[in-house]
Parts: sequence; structure tokens; C-alpha cells
Amino acid sequence: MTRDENCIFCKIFSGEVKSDEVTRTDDALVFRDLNPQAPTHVLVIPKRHAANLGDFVASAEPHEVGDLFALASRTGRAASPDGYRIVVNEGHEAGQTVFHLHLHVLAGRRMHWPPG
Ligand code: DGP
Repeated sequence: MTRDENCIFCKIFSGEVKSDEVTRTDDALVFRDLNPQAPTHVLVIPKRHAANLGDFVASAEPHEVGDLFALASRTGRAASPDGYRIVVNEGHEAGQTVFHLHLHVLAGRRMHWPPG
């Protein structure tokens, strides 16, 4: 499936729902999280709808997963060359609340480990 009509992140990608966009390519969008957990907290989403990372990987062209992580990495480095964190929650147990794959990129403060 390329697009899910009921998916909020598909609507954000198409512009139907407004977001604070940081970067856009033909295949991906970076926009600011509504509920930021760090001075920089953006979400990197693919255009192609997949509920989570596992589903995306299972149906991806070889370059798609790498392209998405490369965009997240460039975004994190640009925000904070001294360090940033990429988080992908998959499933309810991990705290996933929006079921369109998204990579959280967090930067601009010291991160802690283990994560909650
Ligand atoms: P997760 O728990 O990994 O599924 O994270 C979902 C994130 O998406 C959460 O940090 C809040 C953010 N979010 C949810 N709805 C919207 C929205 O409509 N706009 C924006 N910018 N962010 C949203």
C-alpha cells in the first residue's frame, strides 16, 4: 500500500494536515514532533505507508531503508554534531502510537541510557 486514507502521517506527507516541515524529498519528509522530548525532535517518515519498521523492511526496495536512515543521520548531525539519537518504536509494547513508520531524531541535550 502506498497511502492509507486514514493515516495522519500520510495526510501530513501530502500536506492535507499541516506540519512544521524541516526537509522534504520525493520519498521522505522530516517534520517537527508535536510533543518534543528534546530541543530538536523531528520525525522522519517515508512517503510509502507502512505501519512499522518491520512491515517497511519486508516490502522495501533495497535502497529505501538505507535512504531513510541516511536522511535521519544527516538531520541529527546538522542539529547536533556532538551527538543525537534515532529512535524507532515498533508496537504497543514499545510505545508506538502512530502506525506509519517514523524515525524520531532527538538532539540538543544529553541523552540518558537506559531509555525508559
Ligand atoms: P510514537 O510513540 O513512536 O508512535 O511517536 C509518535 C509521535 O508522533 C509522538 O511523539 C507525537 C507525534 N505526533 C502525533 N501526531 C502528530 C501530528 O499530528 N503532528 C506532529 N507534528 N506530530 C505528531
